[in-house]
Amino acid sequence: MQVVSKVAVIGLGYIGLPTAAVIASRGVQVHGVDISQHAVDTINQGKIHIVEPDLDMLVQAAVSTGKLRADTKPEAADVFMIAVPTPFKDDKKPDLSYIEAAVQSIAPYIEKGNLIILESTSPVGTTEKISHWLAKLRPDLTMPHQNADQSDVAIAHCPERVLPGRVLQELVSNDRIIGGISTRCAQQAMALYQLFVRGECLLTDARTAEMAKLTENSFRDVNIAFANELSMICDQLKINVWDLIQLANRHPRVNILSPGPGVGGHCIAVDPWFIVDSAPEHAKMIRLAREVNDAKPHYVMDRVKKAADEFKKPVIACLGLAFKADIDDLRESPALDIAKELTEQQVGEVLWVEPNIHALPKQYQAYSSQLVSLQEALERAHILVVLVDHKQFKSLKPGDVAAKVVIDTRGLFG
Ligand code: SAJ
Repeated sequence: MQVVSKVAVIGLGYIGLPTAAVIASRGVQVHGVDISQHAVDTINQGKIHIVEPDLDMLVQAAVSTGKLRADTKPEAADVFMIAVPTPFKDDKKPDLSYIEAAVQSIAPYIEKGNLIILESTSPVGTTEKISHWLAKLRPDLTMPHQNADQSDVAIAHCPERVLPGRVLQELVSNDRIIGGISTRCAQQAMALYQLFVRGECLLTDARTAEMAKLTENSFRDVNIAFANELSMICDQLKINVWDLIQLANRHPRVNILSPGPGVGGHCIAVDPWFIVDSAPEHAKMIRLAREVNDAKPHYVMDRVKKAADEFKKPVIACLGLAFKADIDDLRESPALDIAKELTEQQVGEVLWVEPNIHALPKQYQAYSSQLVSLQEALERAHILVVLVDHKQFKSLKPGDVAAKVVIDTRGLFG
């Protein structure tokens, strides 16, 4: 690959848009592509359609200098970067349809010398699949699975690893794993990442890179499941799990994570299933961890129902709706599921408290009247269910909650 003068980024979501803006900030022309006309229009006005600290300023600068332009259709470029969702289907099998659609959309624009990078978290073998799909779509070009180091097109997987809420720092500072279908593919991809990554670029093959990303999130899931399981055991044995973890973690080789109401977000609760799907007979612990974490919201609801039974007309305040602390992201949030279920099952009058939002997203409009301030919840609720460790809840004094039944899934009140 010669000098990179133009990069096409397919998918302008939580990963694609920050990546596009960072590359544009290094002076490279970026053609961003998204199927959502709303996303495209918003970005072309220099604004953003997602929430991520400081991203608005970066996108504004990239658009106003003409380095970033969004469109619903791809066009020719030196590098095509795919950053689209990889959800799972109802049977927990990976859904590669967004990747396949992205590949089909770029196929007509690919030229000899181009590099294609898959950033989306993907099951092992997906990057090779892209090579096979493209060989069919563009029989006039050779792909790396056909002609390893001599192919017309290079293909690599470089999984995103950034933490929502810290995306812009981590995009630059994190090490990157770069897996090529061939060594040359990996080296070409490294040249692109070195434009903006200050961390180390670690080269490997595509399958190992795919598995590395899945492994990172599964490692975290298994460790959170251990903490969640401990919390339920401790409830039964009447032991404070937070004190217990603090004490056990004083051992130099023990580092237990924190229990919570379940695991949210669109990564840690999804990616382990890709490993389970690839090797079901061996991935026993990974599957069990998923099941433990998925069961935790039901356990919390049962505790709330038991507490509510003690009141004639219980008022229950759910403190926090986001999927983790100090963000406004409600997607795949166990806290939101718990609040919604308790409301729908009419366990009592349920007050929803989320200091990081002013209004509920469209699909939750029916519950708008449940959303109240923390102050109102503290005045009215008999039962407080702490679901997220937002800073506003951390600063509550023992006196604020003294007269309440507190079900604390995050250990804020010791
Ligand atoms: N959680 C706990 N207890 C803990 C830690 C987390 O219950 O001790 C819960 C959180 O409350 C949340 C969920 O787990 O509901 C996930 O939160 P997180 O902060 O652990 O991770 P994500 O989903 O925001 O981002 C993860 C990161 N992966 C790892 O840390 C290994 C990030 O680096 C990845 O880029 C991201 O997934 C992704 O896109 O795959």
